[in-house]
Amino acid sequence: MAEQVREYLEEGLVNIIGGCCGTTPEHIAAYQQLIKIGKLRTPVSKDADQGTLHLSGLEHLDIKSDSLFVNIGERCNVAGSRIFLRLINEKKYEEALNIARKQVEDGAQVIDINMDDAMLDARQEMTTFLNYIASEPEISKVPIMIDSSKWEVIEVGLKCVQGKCIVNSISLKEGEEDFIRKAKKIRAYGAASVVMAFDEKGQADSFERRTEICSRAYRLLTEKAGFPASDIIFDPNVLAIATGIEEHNNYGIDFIETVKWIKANLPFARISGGISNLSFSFRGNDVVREAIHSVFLYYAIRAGLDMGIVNAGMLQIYEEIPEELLEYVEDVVLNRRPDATERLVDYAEKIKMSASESVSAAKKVDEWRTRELQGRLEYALIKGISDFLEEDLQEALAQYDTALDIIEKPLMSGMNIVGDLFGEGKMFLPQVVKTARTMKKAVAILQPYIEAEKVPGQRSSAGKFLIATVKGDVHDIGKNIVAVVLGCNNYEVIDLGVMVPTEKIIKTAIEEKVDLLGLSGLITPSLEEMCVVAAEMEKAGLTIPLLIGGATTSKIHTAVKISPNYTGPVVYVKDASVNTHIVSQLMNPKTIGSFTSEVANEYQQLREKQKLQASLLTLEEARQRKPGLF
Ligand code: THG
Repeated sequence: MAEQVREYLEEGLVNIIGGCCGTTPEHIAAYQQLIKIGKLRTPVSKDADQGTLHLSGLEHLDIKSDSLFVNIGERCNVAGSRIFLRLINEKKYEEALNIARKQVEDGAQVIDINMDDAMLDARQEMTTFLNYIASEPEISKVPIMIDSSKWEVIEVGLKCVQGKCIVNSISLKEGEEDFIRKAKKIRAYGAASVVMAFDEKGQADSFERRTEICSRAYRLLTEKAGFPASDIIFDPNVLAIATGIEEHNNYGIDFIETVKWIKANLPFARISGGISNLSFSFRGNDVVREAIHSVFLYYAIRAGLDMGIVNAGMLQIYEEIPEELLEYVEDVVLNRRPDATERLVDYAEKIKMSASESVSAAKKVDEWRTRELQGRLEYALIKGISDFLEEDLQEALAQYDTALDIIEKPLMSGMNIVGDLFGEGKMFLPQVVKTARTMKKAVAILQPYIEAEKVPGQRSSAGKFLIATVKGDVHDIGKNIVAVVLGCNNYEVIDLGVMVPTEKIIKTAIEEKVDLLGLSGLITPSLEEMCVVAAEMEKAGLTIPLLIGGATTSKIHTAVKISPNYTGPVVYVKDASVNTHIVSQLMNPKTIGSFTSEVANEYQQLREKQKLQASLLTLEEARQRKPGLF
């Protein structure tokens, strides 16, 4: 044994020598001779090491300033993968582990784990899954990124992982005190942390806001929380581009500029981002999504991006993107021309079609003009073509009883088709927004006729809609899209912004006498907040419909957890494309009754089903109740 230790000593690897069960005082005595070699290990000096981010699973991972880009696997996320969610829901952990293993095989150097789903016990699932991972060396060799918007979930995760993991994430959204407290806790657990560019005002979406928040967080962490700069990983918010909304066009560039700024101004801090967020508008078209990711990474990595949460098995090589696609995608990512989104959407449609279909598509250009009026109006809406609206609507005015009828019948039917196509993945978000703009033009053409038909005292908007992102949540891109689409459909929209306290929502709803209230949220704690708002609406005696939307919301959660708090109608809205249809049914005295009772029935059934599942006995209990035959 002493001979073996001698080798370590000669290589200068040893600080302390000791024994274990089986070593006797004689063994230890034999070491005495070796000490004379005298080559004690000198730890790397703090200065030389300063820039390095040390992480570890079973194996260590050092990220130095000149390291290559680090892939963080995104697939073990119940909010980001339908398959993973299903496996966790069905408690098929072995299969869920396969997803983790596949990512490591595909090159993920860190894996992100996220169990934030309203219908799951996220703390329990995080613990269970991390423990499973620990016993799989092929997976646990890489460091873990514990991803949750709930601090309690992060903390149980920190208690499970060995090695040095990454917390995803903390931010200044709840103020400095809370931020420093959490940072100190993370230090105590020995982890590094992602810091999102959020503050008390919300999510940073411009270069100025991003850099302002990151530098403030950097100062607080290094000066007040004792956090080494190299353990800070900034996430300056990768937000969806090509949504059809102009303000979003520069999001990619602003992120890249922020990366450069952080590299130049906040020494040793690392930078990461959720890359797949960028291409949300092209859900359903993986060819385009992958190209967007590769182009973005190509520029962001050159600007200094150190790591990114990605789909490790689905990264396309920049050089291999077909030339034409590359040009369209770069136009969008780098915001090189105002019509970039539109051109990419057209191209995306083209690559989905086979060659023969595209010939017939060319013929279709004129064919649709020969259709019946209703067919023409629908087509114009679906394609977002406003060139013929004037003449078609004049024709419609002669055919329909009132101008309002034209909105409610052919135009709304076009909007419904849009909703269906979007739901089936056949249309993309920018097209939905374009459709809404065409609707806006149609409404504007019809407006003077609606005014003229108006009974005195009747108002000119289709209804008053109050919309807000609930307390604790800074995300508002989906909410803003819904507001734009409703505005285009002649609704008066009052937008209270993000992180809106319940009291303010209720007070505004009452004071402004709104017809409908829409709540939005992206993170799971928002779901609990929505239950609170519903209960407060009940207390305040409100009866207006409550609409629920946002990434983590779901029909089952709305039915089981939110709806029981409020006697008025509560409706889950899957996305912006179906919202208008739902709202128009709720605003029409002829349809509101049947629509709300249909929804109420459906939700009642969901609740009963859920109750039945919850009342099933565990295997243990069932065994205890076995008949006493044996
Ligand atoms: N920053 C930080 N953490 C993050 C994000 C971020 N964590 C979550 C998310 N954003 C990054 N992870 C994902 C995971 C999946 C997808 C996007 C981001 C995704 N999923 C497909 C979709 O929704 O279309 C999944 C389809 C399926 O398989 O079901 O795009 O920004 N710090």
